[in-house]
Formats: sequence, C-alpha cells, structure tokens
Amino acid sequence: MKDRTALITGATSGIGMATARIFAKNGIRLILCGRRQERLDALASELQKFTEVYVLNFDVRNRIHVFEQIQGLSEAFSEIDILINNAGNAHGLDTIQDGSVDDWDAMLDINVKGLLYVTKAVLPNMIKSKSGHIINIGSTAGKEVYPKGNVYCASKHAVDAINQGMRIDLNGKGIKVGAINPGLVATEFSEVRFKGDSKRADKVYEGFSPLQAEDIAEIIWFAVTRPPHVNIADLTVMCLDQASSTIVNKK
Ligand code: NDP
Ligand code: 8X3
Repeated sequence: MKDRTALITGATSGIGMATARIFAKNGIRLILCGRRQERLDALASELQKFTEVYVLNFDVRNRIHVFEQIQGLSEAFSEIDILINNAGNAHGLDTIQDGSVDDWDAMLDINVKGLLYVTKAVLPNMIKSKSGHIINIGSTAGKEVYPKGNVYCASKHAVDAINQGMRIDLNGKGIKVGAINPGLVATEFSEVRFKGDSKRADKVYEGFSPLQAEDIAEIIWFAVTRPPHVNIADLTVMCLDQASSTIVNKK
C-alpha cells in the first residue's frame, strides 16, 4: 500500500478523520479535505510524522472550487489512487410537512451533488491510469427509510444508486467502486443534525454502545487492502444493539 495517495473528503471529523489516521499510519500519502481550516491544519501536523499530507479547503457544494482545487494539485499529489467520498451530514429531523427547505438543499447538495463533483474531478486520472478505488460512504439510511428521515434517507439512497451506477460504468476500467453503509456511529453527526444541540445529540447514543468512527475506518482500511481482484461492493455495518434504523436495544 506504500506509495499510494488517498483523497478523503470530510477529514476534519468523525469517520473521515479516523480513516485519515489509519491511512497515515500505514504510509498512505494523504489529501485531507474539509471546510474547517484549523482542523485540517491540526490533523496535517499530527499526521505529517507518518506520511506526506496536503490539505484542501473547499465546500463540496461549490463545484468551481472543487474542480479548481483538485485539478490544481501538484504532481506529487495529483495521481489519486483512493477516493473516500465521506463528506456529508444530516440537517434536521422533521416530517416532510415541517421540514426546512434549506436543510433539504444542504443534504442533497452536500451528500449527493458534492459527492458527484469530487468524483468527477478525481476520475480522469484514475481512468487514464486504469486503476483506482472509490469508496462511497452510504448509510443504513440508504437501505431503509425511518420516520422524519425523509430527505436524509433520500440522499443516502441516492448514494446507494450512484455507487451501483459508478460500478457499472467503470466496470472494465480497473477501478474499484464500493460503498460502506454504517448504522449509528458516535461522531459529530447528530450535533450537526440538531444544529449544535449537544444534549439532544448525546441522547441519540445513550443507553447502548454505538459504533465509533474508528470501527468504520478499520473497515475502510480492510476494503482498500483486499487483493487486486477483490472489490467490497456494498457493506452494511451496525453495532450489536442495532437491528434496523428504528430498532435499537437501549437500556
Ligand atoms: P461528522 O459530522 O463527524 O463529519 C462530517 C464531515 O463532513 C466533516 O469533516 C465535515 O467537515 C464534512 N462536511 C460536511 N459538510 C461539508 C461540506 N459542505 N463541504 C465539505 N465537507 C463537508 O460526521 P460523520 O463522520 O459521522 O459523517 C461522515 C459520513 O458518514 C457522512 O457522509 C454521513 O452521512 C455518514 N454516516 C454517518 C453515520 C453516523 O451515524 N455518524 C452513519 C452512516 C453514515 P467540515 O465541517 O470541516 O467541512
Ligand atoms: C446516519 C445513521 O440512522 O442516523 O446515516 O440516519 S442514521
């Protein structure tokens, strides 16, 4: 795996940050992406003792910035072998009749269109080199729909469809495409969903042992270290206490 370069979106927190740490410790050259510059810089300085690190600050919704920044990468970082399409969040938890249109725009623009922009910017070099690995972070919310999850679930169902579509279109081009679909993971996800209401966010993970970001990062590492002929196409992972989006065994 040495001499590989990975671009990770959403590296400033949660699953993306944990993945960056595992990749760095295994010598993968890293391009860390996110909007919070101070977090990008802190992570870069933490990981620079293990590997070469470059940071890109863009909002995945801004297609001009996405293309400018990825196409402007220096030669040392421009050959991206692994793309982790991870940036995303839920915004709000409301019925369709009470939902905020701004929240809907955010989820569809970030989770769906942002993932597409980044992929489109990274793909040409993978196609040229006839190799690469794209991992799309989906969700159990992309496999089922739960009350008030409407648009977030729609965005993750779209990721599921895009993952399948990408795999079909890139078949025969030497590029692996697969999705990892986590259930409940204790990250900043719920804090973002509930707009900084940390008490409400903490309650989501109370009374059971949720997945941790590192659990998902280890699975991502497993996926990228399979032999060349093996592609993890679609993998759903939940904690022991979760059976579905709505069935969680809380004490
Ligand atoms: P976090 O909130 O901890 O991390 C989200 C990351 O996405 C941050 O690094 C954030 O960086 C980045 N991000 C958000 N919006 C944008 C944007 N507009 N442009 C660029 N980057 C953005 O959540 P998780 O680690 O849990 O989430 C990572 C992925 O995992 C998401 O796709 C989420 O849907 C998915 N997931 C999460 C689950 C969970 O229970 N936690 C379960 C299933 C899937 P910054 O704010 O610096 O831009
Ligand atoms: C995140 C998991 O159940 O909060 O995708 O939607 S859930």
